[in-house]
Amino acid sequence: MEMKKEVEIRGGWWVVVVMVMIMAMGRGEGQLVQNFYALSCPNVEAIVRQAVITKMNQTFVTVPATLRLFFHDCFIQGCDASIMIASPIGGAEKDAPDNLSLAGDGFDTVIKAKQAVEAVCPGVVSCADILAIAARDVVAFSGGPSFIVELGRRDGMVSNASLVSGNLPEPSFNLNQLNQLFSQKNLTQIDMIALSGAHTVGFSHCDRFSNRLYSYSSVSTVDPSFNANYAQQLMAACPRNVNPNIAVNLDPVTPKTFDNIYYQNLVAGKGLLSSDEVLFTDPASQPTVIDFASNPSDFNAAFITAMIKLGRVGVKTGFLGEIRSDCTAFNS
Ligand code: HEM
Ligand SMILES: *[C@@H]1O[C@H](CO)[C@@H](O)[C@H](O)[C@H]1NC(C)=O
Ligand SMILES: *[C@@H]1O[C@H](CO)[C@@H](O)[C@H](O)[C@H]1NC(C)=O
Ligand SMILES: *[C@@H]1O[C@H](CO)[C@@H](O)[C@H](O)[C@H]1NC(C)=O
Ligand SMILES: CC(=O)N[C@H]1CO[C@H](CO)[C@@H](O)[C@@H]1O
Repeated sequence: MEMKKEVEIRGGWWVVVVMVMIMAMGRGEGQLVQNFYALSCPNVEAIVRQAVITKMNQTFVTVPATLRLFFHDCFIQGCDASIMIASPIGGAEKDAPDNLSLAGDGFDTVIKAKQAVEAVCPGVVSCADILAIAARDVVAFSGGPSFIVELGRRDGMVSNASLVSGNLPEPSFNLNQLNQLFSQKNLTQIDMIALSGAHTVGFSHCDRFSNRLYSYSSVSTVDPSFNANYAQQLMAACPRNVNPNIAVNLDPVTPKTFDNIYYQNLVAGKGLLSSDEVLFTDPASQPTVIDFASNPSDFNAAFITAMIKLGRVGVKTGFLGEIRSDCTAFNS
């Protein structure tokens, strides 16, 4: 009798679990959930946070590097940590020329956080989720807004440099090109403008904008949308044929604070990349830039919305993909 009752109770529990899984799968798009690891790894966010804090304490580059890594991961085959895969022979996603010099500190942050998580909850938390949590944390710890991250991503089984081309925006893109690419990822123009606010931290190498200084058009070698003093400063920092390793701050005013000054820079002609400044010069996006420049709370709210949507792009959930034990290698 005792035995039978226990079997019945367990049976009932499994029915509930299976029903929840079927419901989750049936929801299609919104497959991710908050507190996904509430039972299986309740401290995951605290563990990742500690790893992020330790890494940030070593170098501020952790902030831009981790945030950009998340963006690139999500735009190429979805947020599935495919960008983390290291190939001994090259040809993985991170080896593509278009990986645009991702800084190693983003990879290192995820690897360290994963090791700390594995020590407590082995085989449970995906690298894709760890990257999503870390990206949220670096924003919050550098002055930006915080938010609850949706979780439940699985790690992808494919990482191929040939899949990168065409999936990342170029700094030369105009508003239509930016909108077209972002809309393929279910992101609106407002999402795109808000996410571009990530350029409130970090660097760009000179070659990504030097055409705006030296070879803009047949009429003007310097892009006329530049603030003249800013263009002078950039020419000093990035002379013609400068060493390709030289980089300058994307936000010349508050480069180490995640704030809305990026938008004030655009209004002042101090957008570094053409794709930044165009958000102000194109009348179709200018009102949003002016709003974000003068209302930090509007920017913060739009950034949170857009980050949550970015984190949903192409995600694999349920029985798809795997939970990698080493973020840089597929389980074999
Ligand atoms: C809107 C289209 C975008 C374009 C054309 C673009 C392009 C670029 C370029 C050319 C760089 C400089 C790379 C280098 O020279 O090292 C850069 C840096 C960066 N991007 Fe973007 N980006 C875009 C959107 C985003 C988004 C949506 C995010 C994140 C949400 C992001 C985050 C970053 C960060 C944080 C850096 C600095 C990286 C570092 O210092 O290591 N970008 N981006
Ligand atoms: C940050 O680094 C300083 C020394 O550079 C150290 O005293 C401090 O404990 C570190 N904090 C964390 C959270 O790692
Ligand atoms: C990457 O994709 C290309 C083109 O589809 C293919 O030829 C190549 O074998 C792939 N590489 C790997 C490592 O899967
Ligand atoms: C965009 O949304 C549609 C509808 O919910 C979904 O089917 C599609 O997979 C999404 N695309 C991406 C890239 O996430
Ligand atoms: C961080 C990283 O893996 N960067 C790579 C980007 O791609 C170039 C090749 O195009 C590699 O040399 C970098 O190591």
